[in-house]
Amino acid sequence: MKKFLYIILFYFAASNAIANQPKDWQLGFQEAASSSMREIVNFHDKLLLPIIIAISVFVLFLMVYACIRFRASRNPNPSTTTHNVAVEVLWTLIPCLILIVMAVPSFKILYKQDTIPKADVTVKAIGYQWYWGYEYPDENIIFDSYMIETKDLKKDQPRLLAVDNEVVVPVNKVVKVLITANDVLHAWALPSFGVKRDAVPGRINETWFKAEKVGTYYGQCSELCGIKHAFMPITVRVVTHEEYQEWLTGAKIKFAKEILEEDQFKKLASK
Ligand SMILES: [Cu+2]
Repeated sequence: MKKFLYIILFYFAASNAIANQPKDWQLGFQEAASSSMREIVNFHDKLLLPIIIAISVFVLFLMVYACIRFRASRNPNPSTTTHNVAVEVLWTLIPCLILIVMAVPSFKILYKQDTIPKADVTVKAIGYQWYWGYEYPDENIIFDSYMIETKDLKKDQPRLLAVDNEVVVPVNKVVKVLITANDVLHAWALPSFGVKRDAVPGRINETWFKAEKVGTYYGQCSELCGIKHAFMPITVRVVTHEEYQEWLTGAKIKFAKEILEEDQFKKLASK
């Protein structure tokens, strides 16, 4: 018994440590790391799930009741009733009301996700067959992000989720993500932030998130895009403001989109 308790305790401790990625035998959502994901989880757990359970239990009860109460042995002469206006009005009206009750909070969350607040950081994600390319348009940074093969994984790096160049963003800042694709449809999705948008060639979609906790978050391409669809994961590392500035300084050299010469700077400045 004691051993069993330890296993349970260990499981909870461990699940806290790797809260930002899928877990073995996981039920439900990954832990929320943004206000919009928290709203989605609340909406699902506190409104949708109780309604779904209540409807399932009610329908199951009706079926069992009808099977027992109206079985052939008990009803040698079946009823010939075909219509009942009151019941028909009820079974149309009640589902309508249930749908309205679900639609109101659902639209609220959708509209909130759709209205992008003033962005602190803008990141452009470009889907390729089969990896993601990223651009920080305001910082002159561009890089590609490939999945790390299983044999090259370091300790703590999850299989099929870790990438070589992660997206780095500051904590508690609004990050606007511009999403597009180069070849076929992809989708940029990050469960912990409640973000999922299609990446469509020739078109730019937008979404946003504000990560509330420092950590590494994993997502995946969520649109069947070809043979290696499962091997183009998304990794976002959320860091403190200071760490972000430090990363920017290094990334501007390592991932410079175009090298600006000093006199080019001067030319730009004089314009
Ligand atoms: Cu894809």
